[in-house]
Amino acid sequence: MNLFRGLPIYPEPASENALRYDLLFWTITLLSFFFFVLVGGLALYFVAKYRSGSNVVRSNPMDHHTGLEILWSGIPILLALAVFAWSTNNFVNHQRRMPKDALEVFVIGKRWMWHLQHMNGIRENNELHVPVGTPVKMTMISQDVIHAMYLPDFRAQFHVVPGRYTELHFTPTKVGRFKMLCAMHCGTKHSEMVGFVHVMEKAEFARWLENGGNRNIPVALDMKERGAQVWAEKNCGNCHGDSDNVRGPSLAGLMGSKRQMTDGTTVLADRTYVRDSITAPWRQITQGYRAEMPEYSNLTEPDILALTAFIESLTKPSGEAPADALSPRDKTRPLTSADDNVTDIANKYGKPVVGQQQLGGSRK
Ligand code: HEC
Ligand SMILES: [Cu+2]
Repeated sequence: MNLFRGLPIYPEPASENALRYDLLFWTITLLSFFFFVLVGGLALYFVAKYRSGSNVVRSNPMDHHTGLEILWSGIPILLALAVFAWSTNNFVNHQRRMPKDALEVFVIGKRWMWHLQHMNGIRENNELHVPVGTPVKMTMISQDVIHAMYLPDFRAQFHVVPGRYTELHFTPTKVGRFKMLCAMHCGTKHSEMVGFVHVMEKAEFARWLENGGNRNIPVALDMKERGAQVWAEKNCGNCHGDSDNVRGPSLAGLMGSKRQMTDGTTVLADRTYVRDSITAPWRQITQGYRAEMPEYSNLTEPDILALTAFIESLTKPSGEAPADALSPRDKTRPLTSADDNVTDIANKYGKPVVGQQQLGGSRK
């Protein structure tokens, strides 16, 4: 299939998905080539045939032929629609088939480098180590402008945008070193935004992970631990407890659930929703609450990702009688001026507001 074996413009396929894309790529290329030859050939032929001075009949030139027009518009349209349907199907199927058991890697694009982070806390710059034969899922965000994660050997590419998480997945099939590029012109050093994916044997990768990425510095915290740390530093636990209370909704079991907003809409609590809830809480207000959450717009992307990983790990406590002493918010009660000062309410219920981490028990 690979006509350009060995040439860097057409790398050997190295992921499970690559062949499906190659088939489409070659079909489009061959179609284009076929029409190039057909149209170019006919044009040359007629140029030669009707050149000035040639001995051909020029009387009564044909200026219209409906059948021919329908044919040369209709066939290309049908072919183009078929290619459109095929590629859309490829794309949608691939995006939908986000593997559940994938190795999760977080990617932060910034001018001009790739910053990668593994679930266990190992961080890499412009390098990613993954095991062969294992699905890898990238959750990506940009810290500045729009970038695009491009892994040509894996035939994988997706935009990396600020303010929103995008996802990309691939299953490497070959051990080796593969290019990691940025496919979006993102500034002067865009072309230097180059890294490598190191695909390793599974056992070798396990060793690599154990050694903290073969670095001399030990891995300090995994993502959940770092998230718990930020949670404590920012006192999120002052308002978010094991169950809903007057100061804020519980975040236990939040991830992946449907949330009711005050404006009547229902939203799916995915990573982007959680990120928005932290960086711009006023945008969407959870039913039964008011815009009382402070805006945390100066958190770094890695810290937001860590917080999200921590929130994801909060599950609903089983059994009744939540440890939280605050009375649950009666969502049918209209808000009164007494609700204006959360500290007042907290004092009324006799719970200290500062320096308490109510979700401490959920930490691993
Ligand atoms: C002063 C109290 C307060 C603090 C501190 C606070 N929050 Fe909130 N938070 C709220 C309230 C009230 C809401 C519900 C209103 C809204 O949606 O903005 C909320 C909503 C949320 C939601 C959306 C939950 C849902 O029900 O859909 C997330 C996620 C969240 N907060 C995370 C955090 C994190 C992370 C921190 C710490 C960095 C934090 N909050 C600090 C009061 C607080
Ligand atoms: Cu870029």
